[in-house]
Amino acid sequence: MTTLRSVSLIGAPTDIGAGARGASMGPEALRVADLAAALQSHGVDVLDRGNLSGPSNPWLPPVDGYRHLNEVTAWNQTVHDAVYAELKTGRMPILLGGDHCLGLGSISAVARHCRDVGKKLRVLWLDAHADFNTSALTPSGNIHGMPVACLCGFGPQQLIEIGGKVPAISPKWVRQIGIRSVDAGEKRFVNEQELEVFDMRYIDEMGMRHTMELALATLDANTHLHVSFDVDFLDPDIAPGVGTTVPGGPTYREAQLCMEMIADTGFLASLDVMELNPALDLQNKTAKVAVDLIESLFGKSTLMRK
Ligand SMILES: [Mn+2]
Repeated sequence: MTTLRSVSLIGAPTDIGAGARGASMGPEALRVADLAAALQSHGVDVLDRGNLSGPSNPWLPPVDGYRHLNEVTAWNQTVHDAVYAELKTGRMPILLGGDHCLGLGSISAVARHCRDVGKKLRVLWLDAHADFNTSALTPSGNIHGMPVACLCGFGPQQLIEIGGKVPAISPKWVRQIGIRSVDAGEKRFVNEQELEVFDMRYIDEMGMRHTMELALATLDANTHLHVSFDVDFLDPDIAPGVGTTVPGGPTYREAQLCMEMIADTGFLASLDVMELNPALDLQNKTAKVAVDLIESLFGKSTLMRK
């Protein structure tokens, strides 16, 4: 097992890239749901680094296809620096979002670290959405719909260069799971760039087990496995506390299996937990489910398995 057992929680309390306010309260909701204690109960050494800070949300309409581009850039630069510093110390960063535009800062830092140490990178993007929009394709201008495209080099210069290399990653390193809402132009672009997408139709037909076997295939001891977990990946029945619910997501059991199979690889090396929106939640239910699933990522099994 190469799983790092020392983790650092990094809060990024902002909804700067989202279409609804409230994800800025996500980090605190995860703490209230006892994330640190839950991880400690599995023998994980947990350090809570507290919250990063950045510009407040001015809530403005798009300019040239982007909402809040400068504020989004500032937040992502801060996230990048924090995640990169954490990886340098040898601890596993767990980014507590915050909206998913911050996946850009987080994963560009992970990619930079992988270049430094000569590791391959695999990114699992668990999400209802492909987050592969560009300013030309986006209906809303919300940058939380663009981080994967930005990581692959498609986006405004000030965002795509944050990790020190453009593009930060190749689409070939990404596996998207749970996708069920993609804008029309975005869909064409996803296909053009040959992103490997396991959408809900695929999971319905082939099952979560087969999906994860493929998504986790060809990993080896020299692979850094990053999981970017958008909580809207989950079916809204179990996770109503997100800004962009889409019906027909993975059930509790399917999500557990997904996380357990990731844990089984032993390669998980960094994690984002994004888009939790306590303003839309019911008595912190979604935060509790998220903590439960994160525990499974760290080896809690719901099965009687040795
Ligand atoms: Mn997302």
